[in-house]
Amino acid sequence: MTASQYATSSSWTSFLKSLASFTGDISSLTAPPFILSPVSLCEFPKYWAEHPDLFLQASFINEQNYKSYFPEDPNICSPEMARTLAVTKWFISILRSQYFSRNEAEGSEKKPLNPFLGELFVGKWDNKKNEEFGETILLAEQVSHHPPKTAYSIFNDKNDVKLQGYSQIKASFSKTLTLQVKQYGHSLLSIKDEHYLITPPPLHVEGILVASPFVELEGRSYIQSSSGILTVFDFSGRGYFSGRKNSFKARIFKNAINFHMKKEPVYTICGQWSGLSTITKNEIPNTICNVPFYDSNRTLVEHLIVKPIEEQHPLESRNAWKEVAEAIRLQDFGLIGKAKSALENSQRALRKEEEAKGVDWKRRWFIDVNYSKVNTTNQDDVYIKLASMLNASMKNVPSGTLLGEKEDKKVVTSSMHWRFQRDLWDEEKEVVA
Ligand code: CLR
Repeated sequence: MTASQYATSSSWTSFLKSLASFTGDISSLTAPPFILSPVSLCEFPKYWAEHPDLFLQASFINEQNYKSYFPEDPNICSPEMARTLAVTKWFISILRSQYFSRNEAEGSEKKPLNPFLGELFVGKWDNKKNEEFGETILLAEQVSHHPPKTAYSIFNDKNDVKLQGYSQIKASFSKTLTLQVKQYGHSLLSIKDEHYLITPPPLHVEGILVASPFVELEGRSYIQSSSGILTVFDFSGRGYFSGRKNSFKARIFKNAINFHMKKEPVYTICGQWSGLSTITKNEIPNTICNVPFYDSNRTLVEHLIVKPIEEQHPLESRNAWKEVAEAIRLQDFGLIGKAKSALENSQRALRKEEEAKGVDWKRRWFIDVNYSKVNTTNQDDVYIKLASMLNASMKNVPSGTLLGEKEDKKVVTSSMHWRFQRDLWDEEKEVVA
């Protein structure tokens, strides 16, 4: 069947009707098999590093060689700026993986599996072709089921590059059946002793009415560097400021104050994150104007290596979901329901057992840090330092909310954020990457 045939099928029209009573919990939606993906949301953190070279690039840039990394600008001001450009390029490169890869692979966005509490996803990029790269390891853990929260850590010990973060969404349907998605959570990237706070953008899912959903980004993302330099991404889709899908504009400011004071950025990068972008240096005379910066069509992604299912721990995603995934591949509605119920029931039994014992499920590699209790002037804490540089709210508000903005002024009392505990991974005995 084609998407247009699906769109008029009774299973799709009754699914659309069911959206009228949507409560905000996507897992409660029973969607027809053709729109189900056999991949759990717990796998999504892999998208952060599908360009292992760009992920590591900033770690190779130093005082001596920084000019050679950006031949586009012979007058680039500092190694810090060169590293920010590298991090900005890496971020652009992974947007395609994060928000477009399912369309490429499957023809449309699909409904991912809703991870269970304690679900794990691990894998690695062995980077065998580049000896200086070393291994990059990904660890993801479902740290909350209700609401779903996935925490992740991606690290490369050889080059001292570490990314950690967690993600959560809140979703609602508009009258035209567009799914509006706000992201919560953030990522912290460390390149040796330089740090970056990254906030993911809001998005919406279009094309639901015609049974071929796709993501479009909107709003803002920030990348605040501990060097002071700030990258501000503005996203828009077809018919907004450029009229082309997947458009963005990234402005790189010397510091957050210049951004808040509406001063000129040093560089502006414009284009499509699913295609070509160009860079302009905002100087007079303007010598660098719309010079090619990144072309996502020309760079292949590198998928991580995941152990064969037989070698996986029972909590590992592809192992735990194998029956459901198989049923989805067979497009067998009855079997999907059965396999899902089996998993859900055993989860419910576990929760009951815990409740009876008065214990909570023990998170494996992450802990929940309460930032309303810690001393928020403590500049040793990377998150506190970067959030205050950016003037960002540390509460549990949509990612990228600044102090004093509407969402920050609402009565939100919690400031809990998931953090990776490296020692817990080093002591891990049952799960291997
Ligand atoms: C998860 C965190 C990742 C980036 C990302 C990309 C695509 C998003 C996904 C996040 C959350 C779930 C999502 C998905 C696109 C479609 C899917 C919003 C934010 C929804 C649940 C699918 C709805 C399906 C319909 C048939 C209604 O870093």
